[in-house]
Order: sequence, then structure tokens, then C-alpha cells
Amino acid sequence: MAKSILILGACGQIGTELTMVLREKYGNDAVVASDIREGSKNLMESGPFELVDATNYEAIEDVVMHYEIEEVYLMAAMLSATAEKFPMRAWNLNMNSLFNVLNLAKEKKIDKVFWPSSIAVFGPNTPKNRTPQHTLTQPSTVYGISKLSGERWCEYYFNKYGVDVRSVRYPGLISWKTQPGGGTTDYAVEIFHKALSEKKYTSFLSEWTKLPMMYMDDAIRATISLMEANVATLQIRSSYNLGAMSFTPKELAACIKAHIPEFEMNYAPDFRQEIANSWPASVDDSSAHQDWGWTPKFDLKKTTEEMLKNLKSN
Ligand code: AKB
Repeated sequence: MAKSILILGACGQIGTELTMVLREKYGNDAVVASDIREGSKNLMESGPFELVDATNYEAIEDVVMHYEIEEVYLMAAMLSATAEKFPMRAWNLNMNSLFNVLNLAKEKKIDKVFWPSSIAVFGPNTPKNRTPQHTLTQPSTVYGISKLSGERWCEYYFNKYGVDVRSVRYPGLISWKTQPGGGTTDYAVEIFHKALSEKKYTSFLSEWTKLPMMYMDDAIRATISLMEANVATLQIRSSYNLGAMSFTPKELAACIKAHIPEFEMNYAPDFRQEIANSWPASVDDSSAHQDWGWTPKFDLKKTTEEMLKNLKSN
């Protein structure tokens, strides 16, 4: 029998694509999508959907009981840029949703949890290049503080209560099906939309800001591989570094220009520059490689081709 899965925050950037891939893999009825608002037509019509606020324990528990859910992917979160504007709301959403799911697992109402962390757990004192798995973190953003606290709690619930919680530190994610919202790495998605519609883009990060990035197909594959990995191979229960490529806005613009020669890039860094300055330029993800075989498939060139091709035809 297919396992039953609940996705909290299914209508966001990652949740939308994750839901569709899991439905294809395990069957439409096996994957319950949920969010505080309805999602794309495709998502709403391809399988069960429930309106659920991830900060409401009883609401999640009801759905878990009703559908006999075994695994929960918690994708609801407030991202870095928005979290700087609403610190308490970000803390409440990012932490309470995690406690709800960890406690359901502690009470044996679900078997397994996926929770996303981020490169935002690192801070200005962290080594910038090939940032190690275990290093100084000291995040300087609200979002980063919530993600680092979340990691500590995940490891604690694993050690104390045996909760099977698995996590990766996502880099900036690039996708064409759903737009991101409220992140510092969002420029790397906006740029493709503007390149096609207006042939120009003004980046809110400076031309030299190098950040770790990943194409969404790789991110979804990583997420599902980690959830399917043999439990005995997993050495890290806080969160795994996860890498694919690193580039600056200038390098991305040059890659787009190779396809759209008239494309023009300008720079007007805003408050998000300081957030980006505190994050790594690249990460060392050898633990993910060793423990569960992580290897990315998309580099900058391939990502650019996929983004332009798919956005054009949609
Ligand atoms: C953000 O920019 O806030 C996110 C992230 C790197 O976690 N994309």
C-alpha cells in the first residue's frame, strides 16, 4: 500500500512542485496538500486538499488522523526578507509549525518528518567559501535564527524521543512553475520573468554577491532522496548542507544575455544586500554526498536554458 503523506504549505514555491512529484510517485490520493489558501488548478484538481494553518496543532492532528498520515513535509515558512519586516510573526510561524509536527511524531501519530532549513543558519562570522557542515553559525537574521533554532530542536527530538526528522539547508531555489515570496535569493527567479517580458532587470543585490543556488528539480530530488534514504546511513539530524552551484547576479545576467543579447542588467541593492552579505558563497555538501548519495544535475547553464525554455512556452 502507498504511504500517506501530508504537505503543509503545499501552495508555496517548493510545496507546489513537491506535491506534484510525490503524487506522481505514490499516487494522487496518497498525497494530501494543505495550506492556508488554495493553490494552482493543477494542484487543487490532482488530489486531496485541506485548508490548514500549520501553527494550529489540532487542525494538523485532525487531518493526520482522518487520512491516516504517515509522513509530513512541513514547507510552510516565512522567508528571510519578509521575516526582517515581521520578526515576531516569522518566529511564531517558523517555530510553532515545527513544534506541532515534531510533537505529533513524538506522540507516534506520524512516523517521519521533513523540515527545511536554509543557508541562512550561517552568519557573517562563518567561513564564506565551501562552508563546512559543522562550523560557526551565528546567523544575523530573524529567519536564520529561527532556522538554526529549528535545527537544534530537530536534533534534540531525534536524540531524546527518537523522532525520525530529516532536513536539508536549502540554498536559493530557482523555479518556473511557482514564484518564491519574500526571500533574499528571489532575484534569481524574477530576473528570468523580466528578461523575457521587458528585456531588462534591476537586481536588488549587487553584481558581486555570490550565493549558493539550486534548480528546483534538484531540490525536489534531494528532498525525496533524503526521505527515502536508509535510516542507518543518516549521521546528521540537524540539517544537511546541500549544494549545486554558486553565482553572482553579474554571472547570471551574462548567461541570460547569451540567449537574449539585448538583455540589460542594472543594480540597486536594498536592505536584502545585508542579508546576502551574511550568507556563504558556497557550501561543502560532502556529508549529504557520503550519507545519502546527493549529486546535483543542474548547473547555471542548464538552469538558464530550462528557465527560459519553460517560461517562454508557458
Ligand atoms: C531566502 O532567500 O530567504 C530563501 C533561503 C535561502 O532560505 N530562499
